[in-house]
Amino acid sequence: MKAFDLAGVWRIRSGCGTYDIEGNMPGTLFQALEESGYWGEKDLFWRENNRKCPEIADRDFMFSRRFTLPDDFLTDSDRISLDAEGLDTLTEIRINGTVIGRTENMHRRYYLDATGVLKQGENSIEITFFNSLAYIREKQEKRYIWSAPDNIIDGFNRIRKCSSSFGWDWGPQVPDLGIWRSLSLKAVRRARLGDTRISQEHLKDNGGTDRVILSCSSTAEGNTEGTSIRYTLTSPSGKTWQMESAPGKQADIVIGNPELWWPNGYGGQPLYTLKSELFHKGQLLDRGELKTGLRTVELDRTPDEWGESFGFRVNGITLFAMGGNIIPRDVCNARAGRKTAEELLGNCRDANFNCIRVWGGGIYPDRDFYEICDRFGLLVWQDLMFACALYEADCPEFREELRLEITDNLSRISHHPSLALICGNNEMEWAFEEWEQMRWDGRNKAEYTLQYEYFLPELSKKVTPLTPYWKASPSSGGFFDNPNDPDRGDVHYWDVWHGGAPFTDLRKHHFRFLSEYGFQSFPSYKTVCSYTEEGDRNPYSPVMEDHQRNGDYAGNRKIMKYAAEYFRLGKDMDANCYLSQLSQAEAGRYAVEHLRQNRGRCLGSTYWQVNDNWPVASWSSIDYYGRWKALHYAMKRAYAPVLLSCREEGAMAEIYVSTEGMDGFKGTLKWALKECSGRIIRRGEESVQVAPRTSRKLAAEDFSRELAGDRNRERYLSAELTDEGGRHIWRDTTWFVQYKKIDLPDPELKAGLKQAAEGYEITLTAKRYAAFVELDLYEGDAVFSDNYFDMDAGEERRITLYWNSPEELSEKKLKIRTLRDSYR
Ligand code: BMA
Repeated sequence: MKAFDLAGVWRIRSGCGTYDIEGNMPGTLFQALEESGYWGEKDLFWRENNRKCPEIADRDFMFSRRFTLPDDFLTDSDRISLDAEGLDTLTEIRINGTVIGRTENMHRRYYLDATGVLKQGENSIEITFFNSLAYIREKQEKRYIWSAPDNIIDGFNRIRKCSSSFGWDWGPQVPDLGIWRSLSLKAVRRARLGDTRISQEHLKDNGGTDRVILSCSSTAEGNTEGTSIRYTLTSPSGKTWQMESAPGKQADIVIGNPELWWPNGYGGQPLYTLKSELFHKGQLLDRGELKTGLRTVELDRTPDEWGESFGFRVNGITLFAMGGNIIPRDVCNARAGRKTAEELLGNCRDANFNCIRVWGGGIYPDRDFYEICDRFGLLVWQDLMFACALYEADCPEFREELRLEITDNLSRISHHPSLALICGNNEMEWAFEEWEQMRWDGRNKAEYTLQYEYFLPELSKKVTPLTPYWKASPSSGGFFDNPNDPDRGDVHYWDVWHGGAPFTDLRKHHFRFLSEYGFQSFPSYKTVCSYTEEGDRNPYSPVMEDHQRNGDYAGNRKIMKYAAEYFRLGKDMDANCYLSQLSQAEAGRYAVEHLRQNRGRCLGSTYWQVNDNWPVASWSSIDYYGRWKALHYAMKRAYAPVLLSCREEGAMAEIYVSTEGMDGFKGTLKWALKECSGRIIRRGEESVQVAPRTSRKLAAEDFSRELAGDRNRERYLSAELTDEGGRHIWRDTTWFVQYKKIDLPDPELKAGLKQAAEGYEITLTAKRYAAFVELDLYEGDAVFSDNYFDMDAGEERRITLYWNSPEELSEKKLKIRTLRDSYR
């Protein structure tokens, strides 16, 4: 098979000639507008520029180019197809003036027949992108179908297009369009390979040794008579197996002593390579290659004293899922390539994640994304792309469209060992039961049931039979049976934040798997500066409120109100960004500590949300420019294999150690009730032994005597864990009063910097107690091994500053602040 890539410069024109620019493809309209200087020196994110996007997109656009085929492209082939991996969304495609096809689903890959329309030498291609806004308006007029309204263009559910491109409660309304994934011509001789599916059966011999039977089958398209497929499997250590079978027929490979794939924190991620080659009479027609891993994955749903468990069981081990929700990485989807996926998922792995949830209001990620999840050991909870809206499932054409879309996407990803769960939709079962404002009729409910409880599970079972299917998130198993039941299935908990409850409220609840909960903050101040003028840098300015999409733009008020519960008012916008991130980090820490203290009863935490698709105030732990907020560091600590946590209540404190992964913990716990000067009021020490994947309460102390008479404003609990070798594992601070009540002393922090293997090593010393020490660079950005931590008087800490640029750093470039600096 020969391929001709149509990537390169295309011309983009609107119907009546208002817009006439050039753009690099794969790419989209708003990406091209930005690159052609439409926003002057600035970009789409600058101030309120994004507000113009819906009006710009409200028309048809033509994308066109000329191209010259290599001389031998058309010779010696029977069929030419246009392989469109992603067109966004409603198109008509012409080659040399002849219409070769139409598309109407951004989530699908289309092969369009282009045989007979191409010629030797120069050719032209033109793709008309029809107005998707006009299309959804028209559909809504015919039959109105409800979709969530929180700053989202009505009717996003009437088109198979990235829902959040119509806006969301964290994203701008940028209904982009264009060639968002690769576009190429394929010249096929006789036949080409289709999808390769893999299934694996894990067996134990009598002697107890493991064996895996790997079954592969690839389809082929075209004239397949007399063709055969040769599979070559190579193990991570280089051992190979070969099998041959006809297209569509299964070939089994028996693997003795399999090298098992594990999620991050439980073992390695060995990958096997499978090559498929399509032959006809000894002649190679086409080839493909993929990587897979050997593992079993199940949903652990065991009835127990509280209800029914809900967790991932991998290779027979039930784990506590630690992760977050991922949304599209950019409003311009074509711009979110391999590099940003590698960075984002690398940041997840570095924060001790073993799991992510791909949320259903965006896009199905590309191949690279899952390959990276396989390598990093991140289990993927994959929502199908349906969120916060109703769909017209009683329409047969719509169901047929879904069949094609989901078959296409699931067959593309089903071989990935990271794929752990297919989930029907985001929040729709719950919406029927609990979102009071809804008055949906029987038809809506019947359509819901048909789509997620019959049609999609059957389809999912057909395409990826070994991947568990879950009807909705949250759900307790379906049929509108108390979908957000804390005792069964997964839960979305929003009393903290949307409900305005203090973040300590979460401790009153017990969940089996918390798949959504979250808390907002401003992005880093540097990020704020990237989209504001100086005069805008106030939480309630129009620009700051525009870069905030929750609850009628009221989110900033909520951020400030929550921060006021715990902290004094920041002296400027920079300080308020920092303080907002501290409240967010504290909310996250409180949640995960509580969930892990109850390990077993609870088996998972995927917080809302890991990333942003533009620079904005939101629930994310990493902002659009990849800057880690305090929350991401807090999650890295809270998701550590060994977690020390304190649970305070009045003047009481309980100390827990929770373990995850394959190892337990043995070592020593030391705690001390202290003053900021370092003076110790009371102390304790004990040896600790905790089994793998459990949580133990190690101490319960009553400090009412020591904390009486407002002494809680001066005294705090400092707890420390060291392992058997005396290696420091953990330090934790607990105050029994809000930080705003404490008169923090000057910690007299000192920092030294020296070059080290991964960048620089910072040595920090504190003369007195320091709260929420933040490390940053005045110019540029860096990730640190730890950040936003407390220090005891006399403590010395070594922190790695990860750095691989040639630029040299000195202490002067380090920016350090503590909580005290935010109001002084
Ligand atoms: C959820 C999500 C999103 C939303 C978030 C914050 O439950 O599913 O729809 O962005 O809450 O409101």
